[in-house]
Amino acid sequence: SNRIAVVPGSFDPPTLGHLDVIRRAASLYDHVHVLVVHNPGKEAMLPIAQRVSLLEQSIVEDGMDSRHLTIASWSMGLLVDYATDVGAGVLVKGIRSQVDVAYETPMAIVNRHLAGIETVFLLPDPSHALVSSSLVRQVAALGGDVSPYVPEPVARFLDTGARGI
Ligand code: COD
Repeated sequence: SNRIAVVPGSFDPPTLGHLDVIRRAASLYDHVHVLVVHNPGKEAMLPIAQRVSLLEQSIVEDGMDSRHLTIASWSMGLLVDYATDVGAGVLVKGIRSQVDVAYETPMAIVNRHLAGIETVFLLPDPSHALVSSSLVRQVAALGGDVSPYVPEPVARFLDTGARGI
């Protein structure tokens, strides 16, 4: 079915850019699975379960209709296996730059070959186009204010963590 979509990511941590993609995917599809996936190419800051929890809190706080959203994590194999299991025909990804295009294009082609799953790319709102989890991780590690880049529950969590409370 093309009425069900998966929005996959590392979400380490979730940012306002992620929320923008999730909100717009939710307006295009009947049901959206937001899937936290371990990216072996990146050193993790937060455990997977923490990222799931922060996504749940952020989506509630944002006022999105959570009846049409599932937040889950996946570490059992190919991303497209999860998509096939839940009846999703589409992966939705955000494209910020040519770098994202170069990174995502081969994955999109492989995922279509492997399972017939299409990838739909959304262009970010310009106000979020420069936000990335890696930027947030750096600012947080150095004790800076991440609140302009992340949902309120993530800012609270990182701020509390940084002060060691
Ligand atoms: N504005 C718009 N979009 C954004 C923004 C922003 N500011 N920030 C991030 N995004 C988008 C990203 O482009 C991406 O589409 C998504 O949000 C998630 O971003 P990240 O950084 O949290 O996640 P990534 O890029 O580390 O992706 C991790 C995945 C595991 C999803 C990815 O590596 C993947 O698809 N892997 C495939 C695993 C697999 O099955 N491999 C075998 C076949 S290829």
